[in-house]
Amino acid sequence: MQVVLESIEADITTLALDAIVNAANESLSGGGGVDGAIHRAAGPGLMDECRALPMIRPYVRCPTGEAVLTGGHGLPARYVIHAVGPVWYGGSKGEPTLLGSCYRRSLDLARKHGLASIAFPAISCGVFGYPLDKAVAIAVTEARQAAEDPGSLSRIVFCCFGQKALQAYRDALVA
Ligand code: AR6
Repeated sequence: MQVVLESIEADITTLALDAIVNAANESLSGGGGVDGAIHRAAGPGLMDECRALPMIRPYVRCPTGEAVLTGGHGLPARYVIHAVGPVWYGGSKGEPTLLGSCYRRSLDLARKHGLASIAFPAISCGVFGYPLDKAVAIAVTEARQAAEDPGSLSRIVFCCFGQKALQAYRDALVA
């Protein structure tokens, strides 16, 4: 089946898809930005589920570049995939590899759980400071890669907060 890749401008917490992706931190302890919005909309059950996940080292439940899946709790989405993007330090600290890994791990989890639709925020492009255009290129490359071997996937949505992000994804998706 053909996978549809699309960009929309929306609050990701409103999307009734199989999974939405959270731009989380390694401790999965909540935060600001999209992480805060997702936890507020999902309700306390999401934090309870995150806190019950084992720490693989102090303060780390999900290392940078990895992703884990939880239920959606009070969200319209069935699942939340928590992906931890890299902090941008200028690009020479492995940031592109780590960001690409976030998208791959998230898409792998979606396929492993037989999910059809998934929405991504612009991981790392808020407080983590990743330049939008560079991050968008990686996101679209990884989504196109997954579309070559889609498994259960039929729809990959890039959910943008604001016109600037929407335009960046639109440009990348037609390139
Ligand atoms: N829906 C869609 N996109 C959103 C929403 C929303 N409701 N809210 C923000 N964005 P950020 P990061 C966009 O800072 O850079 C947290 O504290 C936002 O405009 O949420 O990966 C975590 O706990 C931006 O384009 O995530 C981590 O500590 C994008 O989502 C840290 O921030 C990502 O911005 C992660 O930083």
